[in-house]
Amino acid sequence: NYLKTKFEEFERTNEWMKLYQKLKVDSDKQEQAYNLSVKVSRHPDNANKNRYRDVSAYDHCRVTLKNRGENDSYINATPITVEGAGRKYILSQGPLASTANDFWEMIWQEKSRAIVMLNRIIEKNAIKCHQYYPEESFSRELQLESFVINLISERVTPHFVVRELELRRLKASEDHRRNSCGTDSTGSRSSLSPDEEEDFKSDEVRLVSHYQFTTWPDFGVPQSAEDFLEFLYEVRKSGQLNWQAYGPPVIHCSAGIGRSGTFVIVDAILVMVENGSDPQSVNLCELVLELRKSRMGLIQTMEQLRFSWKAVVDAISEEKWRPLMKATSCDRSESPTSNTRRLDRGVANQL
Ligand code: PTR
Ligand code: PTR
Ligand code: PTR
Repeated sequence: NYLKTKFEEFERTNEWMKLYQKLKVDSDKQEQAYNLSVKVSRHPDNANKNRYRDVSAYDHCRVTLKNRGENDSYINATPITVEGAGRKYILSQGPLASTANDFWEMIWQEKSRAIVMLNRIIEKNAIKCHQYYPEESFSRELQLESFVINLISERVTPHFVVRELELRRLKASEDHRRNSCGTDSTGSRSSLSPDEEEDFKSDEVRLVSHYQFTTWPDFGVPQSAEDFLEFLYEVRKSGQLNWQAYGPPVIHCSAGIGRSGTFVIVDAILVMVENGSDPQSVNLCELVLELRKSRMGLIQTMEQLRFSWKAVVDAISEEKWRPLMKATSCDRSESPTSNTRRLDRGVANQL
């Protein structure tokens, strides 16, 4: 097939660096041509909401927290739509201590039922992400300003961990919200429609699945495409990448660009292939460039570019990944798992 032939060609001619550099040049040009600005993200008021000074959310494409005043609505997260694959994702930086509550607010607002985390809390002796979720080795319950998050289950495998979390929005947060909107210096009010207001009523509990890949170093690649594809299969077979049935899944790493970009590219390209797109028209570099209009820096190294290509080729050509490819398609009729349901308190208590 075409992608495989291309891959082998780049291997032979050792052109990965050239390819990666061209992507960088084209992205810079594109940023200028489209005038992609980061004014809100870089505004001094939002300085403590960004993990890295040089990784910002573009103004034209970012998630805003709607139940806040306008001046408190920023979060470093980007909705990404891949038209050709019918996929939607939200890419986010790893929450900071100061933005963990905002992160869950976003999950709630966007009705996301899955979080894909591609980093560990500590890597190379540095904190890469705040401990924003409960886990067995930390605490089974985590209380934040507006949410209580409980660990329902945790399954550990050599390369990833799957957790079921129960997310409860606190009643008190309603008052908190009213107060914070009321004291907003600009006098701006929350911009929720009555329907959305309904969604923010308290006493609601939701289940969120948390998929964490644990052996992917920052600026590196997983040890093998196999480890990664196994993980991707795990996420896919839950049906939770089908945002038609759920809100979009939230994908994050530390900065939310290198590893998160790689994950999204592999997933989206595989959907395109599975849906029967003309192989010649499935252009991995073009997709990276296209998605970089929404979020900067997706895929951070030449190795990550090569890795994403290799993972795609392996998934397509190796017999053992047939089930993965089946789980690729957007079968909307597929009966969703229990996670689609909104749980009322009664049901949640029986869990
Ligand atoms: N806290 C504001 C926000 O998150 O939207 C920060 C902000 C304010 C950002 C103003 C940009 C702003 O635009 P300008 O500098 O043009 O007033
Ligand atoms: N924001 C810092 C920077 O600009 O490089 C990075 C940083 C800040 C990293 C805080 C980690 C931090 O800790 P925590 O995730 O616990 O909030
Ligand atoms: N300025 C940071 C750095 O270069 O270290 C930004 C950064 C950090 C960019 C991590 C990408 C990173 O990787 P990932 O998106 O995979 O967490």
